[in-house]
Amino acid sequence: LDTRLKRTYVQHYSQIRLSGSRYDEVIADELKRSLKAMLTITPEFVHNEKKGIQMSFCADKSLGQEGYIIRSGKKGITLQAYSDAGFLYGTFHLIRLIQCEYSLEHLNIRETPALDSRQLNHWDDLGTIERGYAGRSLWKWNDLPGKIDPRYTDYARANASIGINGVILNNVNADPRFLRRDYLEKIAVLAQIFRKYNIRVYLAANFGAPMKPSATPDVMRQWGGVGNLNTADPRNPEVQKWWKTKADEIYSLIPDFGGFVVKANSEGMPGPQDYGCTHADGANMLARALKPHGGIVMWRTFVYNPEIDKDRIKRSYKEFLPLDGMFDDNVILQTKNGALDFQPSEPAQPLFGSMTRTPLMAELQITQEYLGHSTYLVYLLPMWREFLDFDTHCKGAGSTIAKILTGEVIPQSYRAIAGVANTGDSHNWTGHHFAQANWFAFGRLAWNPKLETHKITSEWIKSTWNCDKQTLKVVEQMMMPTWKSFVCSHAPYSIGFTVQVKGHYLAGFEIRANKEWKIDNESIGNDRTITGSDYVSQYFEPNRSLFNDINQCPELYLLCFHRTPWNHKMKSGLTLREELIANLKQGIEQVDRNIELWKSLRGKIDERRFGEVMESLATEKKDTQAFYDSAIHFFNLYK
Ligand code: GCW
Repeated sequence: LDTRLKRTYVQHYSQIRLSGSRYDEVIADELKRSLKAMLTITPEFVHNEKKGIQMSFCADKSLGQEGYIIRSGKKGITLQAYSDAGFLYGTFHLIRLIQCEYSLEHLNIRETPALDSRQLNHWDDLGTIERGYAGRSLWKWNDLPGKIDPRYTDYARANASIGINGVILNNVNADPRFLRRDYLEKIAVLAQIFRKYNIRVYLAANFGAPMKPSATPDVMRQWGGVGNLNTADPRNPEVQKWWKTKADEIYSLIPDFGGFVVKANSEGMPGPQDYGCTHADGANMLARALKPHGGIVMWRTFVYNPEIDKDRIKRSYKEFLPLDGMFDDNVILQTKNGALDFQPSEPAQPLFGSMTRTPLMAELQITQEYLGHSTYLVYLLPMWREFLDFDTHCKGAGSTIAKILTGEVIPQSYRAIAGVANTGDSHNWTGHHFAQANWFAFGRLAWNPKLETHKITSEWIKSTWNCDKQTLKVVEQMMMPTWKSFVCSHAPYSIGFTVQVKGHYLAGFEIRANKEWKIDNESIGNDRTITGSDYVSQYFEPNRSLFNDINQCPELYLLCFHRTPWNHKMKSGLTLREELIANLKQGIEQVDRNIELWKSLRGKIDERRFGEVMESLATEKKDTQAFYDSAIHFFNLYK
């Protein structure tokens, strides 16, 4: 740290006047820890002095619940907010200024989150994590409520520092036991810790929970319900009462409980359709139980019942669009970015922009289920950017998904986003050190979907590694191309599903071929044009025509929309076959480059983390080579 810069930091941050907000205690704690670590000073918390950092409430209502203003002037730095939580987020911003070595001159920052609810979804079961690659669950259910792991607080601090304000504690394949009294008492303890950091707790609820174990359908046998009823029919008054009583019980323990996320009639989970009711009937029944307490239902649209359409990719849209306008006002539809399932790349789910009378929130996957688990260094921000910048054209050009989520295109009564967490009890939280970048980037994007990629990336690098210019350059060089190279080498042109059915990691071309997508000696890909499955018609013009035309379709999505002849001419001038085969090498080339780049940082990174990243890169190299060998072998069968 440059001595002049350090001197100004010390000068400004040595004395701090708190605002009297509800978060003062954690704010003081956070400042003490960080200033000690970064500047080796202990700040003095003062009451009247007009120097140093001054925090105070202001009357600017447009700052809302969480916004803040930071300004520097002659008298020092001021942090102002209209509501308590603004001071919490403003404090983390103040810390970031030092962490990223920003100048304190002429600060004129005004921040309000573009989305109100910014959540992590944990796919945690009781101990293990579905699609989790960073160890076991962070929540120690056997120890709670009596024994409290200090990591709960650290987890909350990390989240608050990037703006996350909601946590769904359990898997959407929800074990009904989470709704049992003994578990609610454990959950209340977590809620109490998280509340200190403005984080609300939510639960994934199993629609079949009101049933007694003997009455539950086969799909629920592994769990059994936790109620005493013979049905979960949403029209049944007993069922309605059960949920109402359950909601009352939850709120008596957790007064600021956020609500439920529900996976229903999806992959075997029980739901309203088991009783001839619609998704809206089911969601509304739960919403009415939560309504008196201010809770919401986030109903997932990830459904793909084969009776709806032969083409899986079309099903969710076809099921939900007809229900637009039929949901209660505290229901929000939680929708994955793509219409298939978190593939390495997918065109955006066409429900975005199409539902105009029902709020929609996006569900992104931070955990790298289809993107090399926590073994590969794959930076997901470029993929999320592609999604958020996707122009749906629903209200003319510029109707991007980011603007839909923020309510700029279609009014949204709830503005929210969820990310499936990649955390676990591994010592570095995410398994791969670089997977932390995806957690960080998700939080920052959730706060502001328009935040520049370079800003997010460089701030992550600076706050995780160091502010050295070379480190910054090299690490960014390592990260930025990884999503693209992963797509090229693992699931080219959005072909989707190329991995084994079990594990979603090793190459599974043979098993997927001519099931998930078509291939023969002449062509490869799925025909979703108007003469094919007509998926293209779920999009607004001009996307529909663009995607429908093999010569205009963005090449990134080519095989998702077109059964493409191997000799199709690509923009590069190569044929599809030549380009696809050549690009399969990108995975290996990228990891080779990353190994060299990382080596160039030896001495600039602490030895332990340097070595751990090196090890991850070596495993990635081995595994990406194996993937390449399978891919080449497979594609050479077709010519
Ligand atoms: O991607 C698939 C995963 C399942 C997951 C499901 C879902 C939680 O393979 O593990 O279940 O999606 O999102 O519901």
